[in-house]
Amino acid sequence: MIHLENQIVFITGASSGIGAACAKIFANAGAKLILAARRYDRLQEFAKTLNLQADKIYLLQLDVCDRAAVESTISNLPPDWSNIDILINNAGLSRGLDKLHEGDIQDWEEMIDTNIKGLLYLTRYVVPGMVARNRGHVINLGSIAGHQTYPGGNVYCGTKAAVKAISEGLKQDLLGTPIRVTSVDPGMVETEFSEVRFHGNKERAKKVYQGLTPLTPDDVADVIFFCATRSPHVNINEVILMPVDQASATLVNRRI
Ligand code: NDP
Ligand code: 8X3
Repeated sequence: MIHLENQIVFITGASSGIGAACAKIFANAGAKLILAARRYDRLQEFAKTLNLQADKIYLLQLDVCDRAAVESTISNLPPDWSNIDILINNAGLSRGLDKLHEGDIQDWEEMIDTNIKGLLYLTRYVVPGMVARNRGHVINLGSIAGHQTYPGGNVYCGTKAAVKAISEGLKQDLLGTPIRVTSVDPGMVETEFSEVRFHGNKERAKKVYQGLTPLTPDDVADVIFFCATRSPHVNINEVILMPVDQASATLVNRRI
C-alpha cells in the first residue's frame, strides 16, 4: 500500500461535492493539497474547515477551461508544490437535460470545454512532470453517463464517454512508465451537480434524489482514496459505483 504522507495531490473542482470530499480524505492521510476551483471565496471557506498548516495546503483560483491560465499556473507553481504526485481531474459539470435537437449550444460548449478540454489541459501540463520524475497517478472523474446514455443526457454523456476514452488512451500512452491512470465512474451522487445542471433550480435538483438513497461525495472519495493507495504495481483502471437504489443510468428504485 502506498502512504500519502507529504505526497502532493492536485484536486480540480475542490470547492464542492466530490472534490471537497477528496480533499478531506487525502488531508487526513497527511497529503499536501493543491485545491483549485473558480469560486475562490468558497474554496477559502472550505479550506478553513480542513484545519491544515500552511505548508500542507495551496489554493488556486483556476478555471480549467482557460488553457493559458492552466499552463501558467502549472509552470509557475512554487518549487515546494511543483512535484505533483496525484492529479484528480474532478472539475466538471452538466448543463441542461434537453433533447439534442432542442439543446442550448452554450450549455454544450460549457460541458465540452470543462469536462473534456479542461481535463485535457490539466493532464497535458501535469503529466510531463510525472514522466520526468518517474512517478505519479492521474485519477479522472468519469461517470456511469460515459458508459450508458440516457434521454436528454446526449452531450453530457458524450463528454463522459470522451473521459473514458481519454483515460484508456492515457493508460496506453504511459505504458512502460510507473504512472498510473484511473477512471472513477459514479452513478447518482448528491452534490451541487443537479443544481448546476438545472441552472440553479433547487426544487428540480432535489427531485432527482427523492425517494432513494444516493451516493454521498464521501462514498466516491473513499473509492478514489482506495485507488490511490494500492501497491505501486497495481493500477485500478476503472471503477463503476452506484447506489444500491440504482441499477443503470436510467433504472432506479424510488420508495415514493
Ligand atoms: P459539484 O457541482 O458539487 O462540484 C463540481 C466542482 O467542479 C465544483 O467545485 C466547481 O467549482 C468545479 N468546476 C466546475 N467547472 C469548473 C471550471 N471550469 N474550472 C474549475 N473548476 C470547475 O459536482 P460533483 O462533485 O458531483 O462533480 C464532480 C465531478 O464528478 C464532475 O466531473 C461530475 O461530472 C462527476 N460526476 C458527478 C456525479 C454526480 O451524480 N454528482 C456522478 C458521476 C460523475 P467552481 O464552481 O467553484 O469552479
Ligand atoms: C452524473 C451521473 O447519471 O446523473 O455523471 O449523469 S448522471
